[in-house]
Amino acid sequence: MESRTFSTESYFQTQRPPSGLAERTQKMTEFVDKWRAVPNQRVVLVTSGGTTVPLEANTVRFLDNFSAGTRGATSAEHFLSAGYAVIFLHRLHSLRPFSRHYSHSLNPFLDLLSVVQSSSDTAVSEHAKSLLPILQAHQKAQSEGKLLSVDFQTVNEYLWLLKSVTSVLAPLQRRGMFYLAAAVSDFFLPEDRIAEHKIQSVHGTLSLEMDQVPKVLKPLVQEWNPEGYIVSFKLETDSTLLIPKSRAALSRYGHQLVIGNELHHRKQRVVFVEPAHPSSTPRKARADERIREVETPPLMSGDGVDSFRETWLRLEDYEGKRTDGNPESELEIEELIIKELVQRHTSWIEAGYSSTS
Ligand code: 9Z3
Repeated sequence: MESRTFSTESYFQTQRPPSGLAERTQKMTEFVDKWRAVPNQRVVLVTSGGTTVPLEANTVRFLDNFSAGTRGATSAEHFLSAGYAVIFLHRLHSLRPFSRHYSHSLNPFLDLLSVVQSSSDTAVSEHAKSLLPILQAHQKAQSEGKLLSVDFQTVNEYLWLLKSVTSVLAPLQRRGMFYLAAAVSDFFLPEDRIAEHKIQSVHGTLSLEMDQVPKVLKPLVQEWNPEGYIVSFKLETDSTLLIPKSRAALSRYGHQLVIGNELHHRKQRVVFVEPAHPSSTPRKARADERIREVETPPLMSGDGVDSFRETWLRLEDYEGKRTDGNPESELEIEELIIKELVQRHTSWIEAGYSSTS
């Protein structure tokens, strides 16, 4: 059988929505309505973790990818501390904001606890001290109702949820941001091709012909939510492809920013690739001389983007210099990313006021 390329339209016409979509959409709608009523409140959608691709309808086996959800979970924390309300759309069992500090094999939670023998024992362990700010930030997010977590597992669930949350966010116009950090499968097995039951091993080998997952970023940017500030990620393992592929995505989809990262260095450095001359966004002069900017010459004639600006963010440039004034915690690259994004989002919102007045 030939592999086919689904358009976004044909995908949603032929692949069934996951169960519970309506309930989850309802929850997200209530969350957005609540925060939309608060003047100037910003809302960000953070997608996080990998997606699975089932090989059988009654799924015993599935394809998966490496993503643990660190980028998304860490970024969600920094968006919250910047005042955003956050919809955290994540892969089931991937890392989550706040609890990520103590899950999986990192800092196993039980190792941090000790049994206190007498009630007069008031000693606080070193571990408990570092837990405190995390617990406080978690409880603040909970009590303010600023974090809504919604999970998915398969790429089909992810695509349906993304489509639905995108429309839910549309009334926020420029106050909405998209931070699409989930590692989404490029291939899937459509309903008319997937095995119903567990694939048997009698044939000795297994060949799979998969179809391409449609590029939903295009309708997202151009139809579903034309006003939001949209950030996508580009992951490569060959560093020479990183910038060309990021530029190509920007040209093709026409959104605001692609953050490029290489698999093995993703926690140390990323590159922001954006139009050199954003249509309605006057770029503010940068105060921070540590950020390296290079304006690049025209590369391709896409949907209007003909020159690009690249900005590298590297942890090594910030060694020993905390940006939040807290010398205790370790600096993570997401803190630098979110700081940059908040500025860009502000410019985007301001440009919207000036273009409508
Ligand atoms: C990313 O590039 C993320 O930064 C990572 C984060 C998945 C590398 P971890 O979860 O890793 O912290 O372990 N996400 C997007 C990757 C992606 O699938 N992008 C698509 C593409 O490159 C387009 S949106 O084609």
